[in-house]
Amino acid sequence: MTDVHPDVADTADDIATMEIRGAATIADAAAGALAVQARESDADSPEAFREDLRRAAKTLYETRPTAVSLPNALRFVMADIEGDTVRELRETAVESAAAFQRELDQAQARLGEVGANRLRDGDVVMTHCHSTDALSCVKAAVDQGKHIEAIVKETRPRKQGHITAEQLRDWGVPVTMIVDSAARRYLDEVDHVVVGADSIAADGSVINKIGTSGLAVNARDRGVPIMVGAQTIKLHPDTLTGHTVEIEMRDEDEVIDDVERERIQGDPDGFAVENPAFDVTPPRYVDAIVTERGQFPPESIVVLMRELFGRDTARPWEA
Ligand code: RUB
Repeated sequence: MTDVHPDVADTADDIATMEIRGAATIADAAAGALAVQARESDADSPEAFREDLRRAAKTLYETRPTAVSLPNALRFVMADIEGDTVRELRETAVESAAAFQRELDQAQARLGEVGANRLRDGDVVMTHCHSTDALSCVKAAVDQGKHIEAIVKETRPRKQGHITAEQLRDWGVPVTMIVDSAARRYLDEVDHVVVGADSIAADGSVINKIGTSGLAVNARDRGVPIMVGAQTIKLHPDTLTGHTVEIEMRDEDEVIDDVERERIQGDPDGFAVENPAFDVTPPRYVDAIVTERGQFPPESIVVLMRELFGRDTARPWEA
């Protein structure tokens, strides 16, 4: 048995350590890595080639559990690999990965147009974490000539809000950065909360960066609509058959460093740190899920999920 291609191992490592992060970006990178494995595989039989790709897919799959775009990307790319020879398999694999990556880009642009229609000239949005899907809605609104301002939540522990702030600033959107716990205070100045999704469950629950659900509850209390920008690659087909979405628990080092731990933890047994990366926002707190297929009330997303995924939850990374 050969190892996966070094680029696949590097991509898997980058996803695990969050050098590559955000659901759509992870999906794009996974498809790209499969293409490299396909191009560079020295398999001398169709069976060996398929086994090479399966192992690459498994390596990628095992990096982060919550972003369903990752297994969905692997499913989409591997479903279109066909042929009786290594050459045919290789060509269809490379083309399938490229087609998937093209569709990912187009879907984001399309959902941005839909989300932008919800935003009016002069609106203030509040963001959480860094979501390319959510930001595509703001970008499209700016491109339509609307003046949009943003209140950007820092998003502890990894502060992905800083990426959002920089991106928005580069697009000419005036940004005010706040710490997470200041969100409620600023909601009175906000017209829309705009967030992304790592996964969307069949009941319309939105799984996104930890803190999204608290923000949504506060926004509902203040009467501020909550829009979720999410390509259909974020729909979690396993939830059609009763499975729940696994929430990733990350290392406590992201919350507390060694020096701090040393200082505070006189009694290590009496001091625990937990670091869940995502949480679940129930559908009743979400006004609209904006996809490349239009906008949906969260409770109706199951219809789209059935149409796109049926009951097909193939796991091509398994032996
Ligand atoms: C990122 C996050 C993003 C979603 C959607 O978490 O929660 O909101 O992944 O992102 P992390 P996108 O930083 O832990 O990956 O819209 O870009 O797919």
